[in-house]
Amino acid sequence: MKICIIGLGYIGLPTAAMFATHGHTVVGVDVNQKVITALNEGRIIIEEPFLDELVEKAVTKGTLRASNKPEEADVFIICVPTPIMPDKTADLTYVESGTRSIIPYLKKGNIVILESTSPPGTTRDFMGPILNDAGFVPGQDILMAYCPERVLPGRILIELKENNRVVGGIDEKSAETVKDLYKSFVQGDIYTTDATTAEMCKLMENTYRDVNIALANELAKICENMGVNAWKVIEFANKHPRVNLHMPGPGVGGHCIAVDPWFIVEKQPDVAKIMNLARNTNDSMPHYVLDKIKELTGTVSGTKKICVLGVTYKPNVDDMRESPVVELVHMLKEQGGFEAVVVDGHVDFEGSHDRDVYEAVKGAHLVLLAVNHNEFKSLDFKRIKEAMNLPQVLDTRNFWDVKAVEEAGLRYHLLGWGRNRA
Ligand code: SAJ
Repeated sequence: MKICIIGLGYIGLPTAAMFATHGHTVVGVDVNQKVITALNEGRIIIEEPFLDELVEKAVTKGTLRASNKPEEADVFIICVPTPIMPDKTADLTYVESGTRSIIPYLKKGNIVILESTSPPGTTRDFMGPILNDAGFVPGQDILMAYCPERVLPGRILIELKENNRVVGGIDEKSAETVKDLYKSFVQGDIYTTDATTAEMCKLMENTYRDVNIALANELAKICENMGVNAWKVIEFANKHPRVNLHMPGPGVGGHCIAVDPWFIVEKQPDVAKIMNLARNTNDSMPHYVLDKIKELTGTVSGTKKICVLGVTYKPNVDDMRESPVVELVHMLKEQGGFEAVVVDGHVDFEGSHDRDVYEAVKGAHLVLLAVNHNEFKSLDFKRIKEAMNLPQVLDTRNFWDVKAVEEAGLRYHLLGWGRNRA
C-alpha cells in the first residue's frame, strides 16, 4: 500500500521507517524543513537506537521519502502532537490541521488512522465530523480507526515490533482492516475494539503509571518524615507476587505520563479524583527537591553552587520535554542565591552538553543526581569530594552506592530515606 504519514516526530518517523521496510511505500509529511531534508538524505535528527540505520535502508531502497505536503495514498496516518493547554485540556489544533490537510488528497475507500494520544471521543466526535463535512462519511466512504502507539523512547523500534497493540475502529471493518495493515510489522497481538475504548485504553496505561509513581512519591515523603528508607520498602514489598510499587523521583516528565491523565480529567473532572491528585502529587516533586536543596545548603553563606547531573526527563534519552529537572533548575534561579551548573551530554541545556563533571563540581556545595544516565554510574567520588566546597550529594534515583560515596568522604543524602530524621 502507499501510506502517507502526517508528522515525522518520535512516533511518526519510526512508524514510517517500519512500514517502508515491510512491504509498503511511505511518504512522510512534516512542517519542519530540517526533518524533510535530513530524511531525504537518509539521515535523522533525533537520538533513537537503530533508527538511523532503518531510515537509511528505506530511503536507499526508495520506499521512504519526505515532503512538506500530503499526497494521494491508500492510507493516511496522523501522528501529530497533542499538547496540553494552560488549563490542562488537550490542544487539538494539530489533529485538526493534520486532518484538514489530507482532505484534498482523500479518495473513497481510503483508510484514515489517528495515532496521536487524544481525549476519549476524538476520533469519532472530532475527526469524524471534519471528514464527514468534507463529503467522506466515516464507515461508509472511508475506513477510520484509532491506533495508539505504546513505545518507550530508547526502545522504540523493538517495542514497535514486539508490543501488543489495540486498534479502535469506527466500525468493525475499519478495525479489522487496520489490524491487518499493522500486522505487516507488529509481532505482538493486535486487539480490536471501538475507537473511544482504544483512546481510553491508551490514556489509562499512562495514568496507571502516573498514579503508581505518585504513590511512590508519597511513600518517599512519608519515609523521610519517619526515618525509613522508601527504596528498601519498595524492594521488599515488590517481592510479593501481586505488588509492583513504582519508584520515587524528582517528578514525572515526558510528553506522555505527565500529560495523558489530564485528558481523562478534562472529560470527567468531578469523578476523576485520584488521577487529578496523582498529577498534582507528581508535579509537587520538583518543589519538594528544591526544599531539600535549601535545607542541605542552609549553612552556606553567599551564593550556593549546585551541580546538577542530568536534565532530560529520564535516563539515556535526548528528550527534555516536561522534564521536572528543567523546572527545578529554573526554580533554583528564580530563588536567588543559587548557581546551578548542569551536566548532560545527551542535550544542550545552557552548555550542559560539553561540560565535564569534574570541572562542574569545582566549588559546589551540593551535587544533585537528577537523572540516572549510565555515564554517571561510576564516577570518581574522591575527585568530586576534593573539588567541592561542601562535600555532599543528593541522589534522587537511588543510583549510587552509599558506601562508595561515603568512603570517598562525601555525605550521602537519598530522596525518600529519612535516616537523619530517625
Ligand atoms: N518515573 C518515575 N518513577 C517510575 C517510573 C518512571 O519517577 O517508577 C518517571 C521517569 O523518570 C520519567 C517519567 O516517569 O520522568 C516517565 O517515564 P517512563 O519511562 O515511565 O515513560 P515514558 O513517558 O517514556 O513512556 C510512556 C510509556 N508508558 C507506559 O509505560 C505505560 C510508553 O510505553 C508509552 O508509549 C509512552 O509513555 C507514550 O508515548 O505514551
